[in-house]
Amino acid sequence: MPPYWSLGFQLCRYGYKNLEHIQNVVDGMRNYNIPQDVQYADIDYMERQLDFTLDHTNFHGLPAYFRQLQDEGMKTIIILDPAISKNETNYPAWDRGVQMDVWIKNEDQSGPAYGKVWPEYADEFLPGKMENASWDFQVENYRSLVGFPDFLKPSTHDWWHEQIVDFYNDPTEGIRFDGIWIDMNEPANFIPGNYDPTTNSGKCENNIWNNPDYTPWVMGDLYSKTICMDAHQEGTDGTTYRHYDVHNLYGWSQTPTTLRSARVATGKRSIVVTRSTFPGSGKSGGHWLGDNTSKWDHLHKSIIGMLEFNLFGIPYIGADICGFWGEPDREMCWRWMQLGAFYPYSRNHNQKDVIAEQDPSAWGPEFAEASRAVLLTRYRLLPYLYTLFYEAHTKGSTVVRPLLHEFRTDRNAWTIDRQFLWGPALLISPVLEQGVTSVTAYMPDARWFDYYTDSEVSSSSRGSNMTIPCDMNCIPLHVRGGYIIPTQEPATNTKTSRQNKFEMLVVLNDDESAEGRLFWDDGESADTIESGDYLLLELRANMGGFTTIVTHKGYQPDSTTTIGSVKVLGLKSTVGDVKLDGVSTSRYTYRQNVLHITGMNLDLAVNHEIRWSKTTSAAVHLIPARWQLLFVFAVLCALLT
Ligand code: MIG
Repeated sequence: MPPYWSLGFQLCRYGYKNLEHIQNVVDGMRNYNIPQDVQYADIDYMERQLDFTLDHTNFHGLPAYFRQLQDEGMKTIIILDPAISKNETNYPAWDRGVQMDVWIKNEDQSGPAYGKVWPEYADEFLPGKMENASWDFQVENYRSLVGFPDFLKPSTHDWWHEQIVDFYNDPTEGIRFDGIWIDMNEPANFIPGNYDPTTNSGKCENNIWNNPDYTPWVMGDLYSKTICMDAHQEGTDGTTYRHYDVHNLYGWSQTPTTLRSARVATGKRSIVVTRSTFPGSGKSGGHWLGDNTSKWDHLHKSIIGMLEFNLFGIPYIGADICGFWGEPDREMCWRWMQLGAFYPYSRNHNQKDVIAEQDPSAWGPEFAEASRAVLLTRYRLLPYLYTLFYEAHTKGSTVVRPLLHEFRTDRNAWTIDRQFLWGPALLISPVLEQGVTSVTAYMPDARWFDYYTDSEVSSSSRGSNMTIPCDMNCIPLHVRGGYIIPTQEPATNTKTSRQNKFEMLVVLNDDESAEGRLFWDDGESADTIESGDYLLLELRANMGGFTTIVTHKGYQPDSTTTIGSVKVLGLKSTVGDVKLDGVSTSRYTYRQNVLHITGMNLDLAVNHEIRWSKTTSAAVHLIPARWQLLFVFAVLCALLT
């Protein structure tokens, strides 16, 4: 179950030059009041990309700054790569790894299977030298040999745990992160196969593991960009494996142990996002869709990827908003911020060599305002998203789904991949193309209401395409009849928004009924579901009322966190005489079939019942005004003839 804050908006880039650079970006977000919950540090924070170190030249104040952000209610995530440099003196990560025998071994088990990944040689490192060299020259001359921890092996978990917890607690070198981002864990290697001193590059023996009779579609050989397939790995109780047999489990084997260590270090629920996954990874980690490109067609591609990963059981998923490679276009990034506001994992991330800043504060006030607006919509809907994650956590359901999963018998829905749903009830129909100011959205056969205006989609659009005008401030959202969506007054951070009042959005179906759920806990303690420290509310409504039923009562929210209002869409007759837990209230309005009861202060942890009655003029109000006029006109005509 992801912590609540991990559903907030997150900001990252590769190539932050120094601490000031990060501070400027966060300040920019705050100047425009754009919601942000998480700030990242990529490999830039490390000394020569060595895990568990800090670059004291450029990022000396980072640990203190991250603590300050945490005091202000933000969270931080740091990157860790698996490959560890052997070319250091007094480097505990390496030395302890040797002592604890954690490295993947070469074929004859005479030593580690060495590769070359990021870390640079200490003595060779001279500023400027690397930049002018070609990639191959850099790898050959300036990059260290690395070992790859064998995460199938129990002693490796102990070693990794020790490194993570020590780093978290180290007063000079360490960073008090809230979550961990694990990268390069395919495992990635800059040379093809294991290091060979005679060629100063990678090499693998010619055998059936490295060169099988049938090589699937990979770039070059099976060991290209990774280690040799005949490398030796160990499991529990002395089981051994060829890397060939377990290659795809590398990230999978690193993820749960990283989450456990992060939880012990922080003492709280944490989050791990991993680049390499396998079925089962979703139990302990989320995923980003890898190095994408700042191109329009990657908006559409990201929807497909997001839907796929939900099917793989990895619902905490998103793409790098505004794209990783390449210079982003302003309009594209604007539209991508709108789409990305509906990724379960919502992070804007950029590549190092990209000159332009692409965070939402970098494009001027209009862009910032549009991003702010759409992120506030996201934050308002977070209680619903969080409840969907509770369902996924306890039942293995999807969080984001294609239309076909909710409308299985509707053949038109089967091919739709430019729209998607949050759970059963929220339909998102983003703009995915340049210069476009309308969306053609398919509306499956159900009652739908415009999320922003509360107006019902015409019944003639049911089961057909609908054209929605959509300027640069728009991303169409529709809510589905039959569901109750718990929402909460938003803020620029979940620490604050979590204390605001709830509004229950009741969307009635054709039979004028609806149901929903709310899962609520403190958002960040570990194992609240397992220990029962949460609230679960069943929400029900029909034409005569709305009820909340507390089906699990193991958490008492802050006194400010109450149900402040209920909005009911889709009533077919005028209502009045509203009673709140048996007491009449006048704090409601009824306009255009929308009943809005406000000014409430209902304790979440107690059952409530709101009832209303149909007023006598119901029959008249059933008929829209223009039809009433027409009717009067028709009667007059009849009388005159
Ligand atoms: O490109 O850590 O996919 O998100 O910023 C080389 C640096 C290594 C790849 C990841 C990317 C990250 C970058 N990493």
